[in-house]
Parts: sequence; C-alpha cells; structure tokens
Amino acid sequence: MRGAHSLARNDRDAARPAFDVEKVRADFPILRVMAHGKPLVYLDNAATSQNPRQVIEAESNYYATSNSNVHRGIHYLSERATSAFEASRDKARDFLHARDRAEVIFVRGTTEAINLVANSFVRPGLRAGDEVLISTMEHHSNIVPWQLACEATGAKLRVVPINEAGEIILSEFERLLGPRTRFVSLVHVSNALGTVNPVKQMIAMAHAQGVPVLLDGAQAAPHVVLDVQDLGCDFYAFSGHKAYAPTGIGILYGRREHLEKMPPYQGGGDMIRSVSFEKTTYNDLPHRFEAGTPNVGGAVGLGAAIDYMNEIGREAVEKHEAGLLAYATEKLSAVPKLRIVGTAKHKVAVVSFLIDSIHPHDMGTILDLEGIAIRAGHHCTQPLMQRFGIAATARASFGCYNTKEEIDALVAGLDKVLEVFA
Ligand code: C6P
Repeated sequence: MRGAHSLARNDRDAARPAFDVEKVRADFPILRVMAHGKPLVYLDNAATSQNPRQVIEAESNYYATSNSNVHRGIHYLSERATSAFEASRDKARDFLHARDRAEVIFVRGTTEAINLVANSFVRPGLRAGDEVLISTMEHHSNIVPWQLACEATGAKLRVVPINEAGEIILSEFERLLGPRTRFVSLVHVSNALGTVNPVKQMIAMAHAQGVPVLLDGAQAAPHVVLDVQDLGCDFYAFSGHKAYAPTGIGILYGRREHLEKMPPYQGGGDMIRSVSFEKTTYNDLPHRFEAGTPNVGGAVGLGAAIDYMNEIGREAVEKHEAGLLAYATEKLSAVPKLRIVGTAKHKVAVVSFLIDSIHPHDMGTILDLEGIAIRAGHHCTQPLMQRFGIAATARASFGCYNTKEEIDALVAGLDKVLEVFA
C-alpha cells in the first residue's frame, strides 16, 4: 500500500514530533474514569474505541453552532451544517485515498454498508446456482447479508477455510473462485484473531476471474494505512466508532462505475431529483445512497477523528501498536495454561486467548473488578469459533492510547483469575 499518497504521508510524519503515548492519553477524557475504584484499563477497542476531546469538542461545537438539516435549507445554519458534513466526506475520501468524493457514502456503520452492497449491487444479479465467496473468519455482518441474498435467489454461499494459525488458505481461495462466483466479500482484519489478510493479492486473484470484491474494513481502518486504489477493491466498509469517532456513522466506499449502475438501497428525502406519483428520478452520487436526514453530528465527529489520526501519525500509531502486540504476545504466552487463539504472521494488536477450562466470561468479570475492560464471547464470529472447536475467547484489543503498563495490569489481573480458579 505504498504510493505517492503514502510518500506525502511519510513527509508529514517526518515533520511530526515523536509519538508520545502519554500526550495521546491526555487527549482521551474517558481514560481518567475509575472503574470499580481502579484506574480504567480499556482493552476493548475492537468493540468500540474511545473519542479524543478533539472529536467530542467538534461534535459538541457542531451542535452548539451549526446544527441544522443538510442539503435542504438555504439559511445560514443549513449552509454551515452542509459544508461541515461535506468537508467530512472529503476527509474520508483522503483517509481511504479514494479517487472521487462521489464514491464515499455516509452510512451507519460497517453493517449497513455491507447490507447496502448485498441488496443493491449483488442480489439483483444473483441467479440460482451462482456463488458468493466469503471466509471462515467473517463477522456475522459479513455472513448474514450474503445468506439472505443467497436464500432469496437460490445462490450458494461458499466459505474459504483457514489454517490453525488463523490465516486464509490461499490455494483454497483460488480453488473456490470458480465460474459461478459472482462476488467475494472478505474481512481485511479479523476482529476475533487480529489476522491481517493478504487482501491485495486476493483482490487481484478475484479480479483475474472478473469477480468484484468488498472488504470489511471495520478492524483495519483504525490500525492500517489505507489506499483503496492501491488495494483495487470494489467496495470498502468501515465504522467510525472503532476509529476514535462517535457511534452511528461509517463509510461505504464504492467504485463509481458500480455505484452508478446500482439501484437505490432506501427511498426517501435527499436521494431523489424529482418525485411524482408516476415517476421518480434519483439524485447524483453519493446522495442517491443517503436517503433521509443523515447523522450530521456523527459525520463531523468522524472528520475530526480522521484529522486526529493524521495528526498523531498513522504510521507512528502502527509502530506503537506493533510494539504492544509483541509485548502482549510475549507476556500473555508466559501466563500458565494460557493459549492464544490466532497466531497469524501478520496481525494487528488483537489477542484472543483461553486459559485452561476457565470460561472467558468469568475471566472478563474478574478483570472488570480490577478496572480492566476486555471482551469475552464469540465476538459475532460463531462459525470461526466452531472452526477452532471453542464457544468463546477472551479478547484484549489495543488502540493508540494503550501502554505496556496496561498489559502488565492485564497479566496481573489474569494471575488473580488463576488464583480464584486454583
Ligand atoms: N465488531 C467486535 O467487538 P458495526 O457494528 O456495524 O459497527 O460493525 C460490525 C463489524 C463488522 N465487521 C467486523 C470485522 C467487526 O469487527 C464488526 C464489529 C465488534 O469485534 C462488535 S461485534
């Protein structure tokens, strides 16, 4: 993912002061919360990351000075709201390195983005016997929309297997990409394992067979420098709330040539050009896919989160998080009876683990009393859990503000877990 885009970013990184995690932590008011009387150790960033004050202030400032509906009014506030909303679209375009702002659609999050593509791009062309290809490590959001589309059309859902480390088996992907494959939908980074998939290579393989590809970028967006043109994907989806932005806002990127051919997903205000009872004509891209009043405040917050990530330096954060992953892997591996689930060569800072037969929910509860927030459960990846013959894992997932001291706190918390279950 290196091009002129990244070079410009490298220049910006060189001019920036060195990454200072304490300075970053000071930007996140919630990190000062005491949980059960203990300093909060927030290690559930894959579920939802926290917002820096720059994002909270941008959103609150929007409501204090500009709140209005967008694209509709001709008054002062409406113009301010519209320009703030559209400025965030431009930031999202730069963040993804999309060619054209018309390719950037505001949605509620990854789930809505995938459903939009399943219903509007894939389903109308699916016939009985056609195939949609996904992988074993998909989140339910990237399984169920395809099952619904397949059930409605008689198409088949095919699933690429993974190895014990939690990596997609590329030879199987190649084998499953057949003449009936109509669409491929893949997770860029696994939420449950942390695996970074070789998506650029997989997209090239799919395109060689003429098959378009969607990437579920929910877990990649906050951690990996993105360039949708370099990746070559047809669609890319992510949620703001996992990337230091508010909940209820996300982005669907789609190549213009696809979006132009797609029927609207939802009907309503703003997505039309003219309406009569006889015939309705639709608005231009991207508004055609943004029916109804959007989450303007959320979009403003997402724009501020993108500014924030750029300001602290995306490459610097990647490096910081790689250090956390290496440290967490080493320290957790030394905990007696602990087994890491997901040991791919390329991972982001997500560590799923099991300790003996202790239920992950019990671990989560004991850690919570120590002020440590992790996630325990199937992580909305039940088929992946089945692949490993388990029902759930405990998962620590890290963000730009986490520290090695917090990993030490997690390990100390796990010692308590072991004591309780001794
Ligand atoms: N994963 C987790 O704790 P939404 O809910 O639409 O913002 O994101 C859904 C989603 C889609 N794909 C991946 C890879 C995801 O990780 C998620 C959300 C959270 O892992 C909640 S289950």
